[in-house]
Amino acid sequence: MTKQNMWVAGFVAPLMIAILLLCAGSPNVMASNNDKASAATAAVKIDNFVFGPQTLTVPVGTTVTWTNSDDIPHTSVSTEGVFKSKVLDTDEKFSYTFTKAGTYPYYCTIHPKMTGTVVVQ
Ligand SMILES: [Cu+2]
Repeated sequence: MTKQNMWVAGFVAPLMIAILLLCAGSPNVMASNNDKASAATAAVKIDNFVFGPQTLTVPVGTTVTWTNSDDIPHTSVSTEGVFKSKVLDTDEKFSYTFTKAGTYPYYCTIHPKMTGTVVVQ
């Protein structure tokens, strides 16, 4: 390697690293933009002792809102303790934002036969 080549290498290498860092940084910016764009919401309606839809599939970051459309109080409680609503009277709502992918079974603690699942992907 000539002296000049070594100088170029010494100059170019840090420049390449700087460019790589810039490139590595931009997907993060895009990801946070995507997060904002995908501030998605989804709804589960509790009607006639049924969670509808029974299985709801949503992207990560989705806020799911349960609404009790029954004349009877219900709850929405994660089987694995991830979320827990208070007792929802008629037309009351409960929301939870799913930040991790996974399968989240839940049920109504007042009527344990009422079950549903949120699939986050
Ligand atoms: Cu219930």
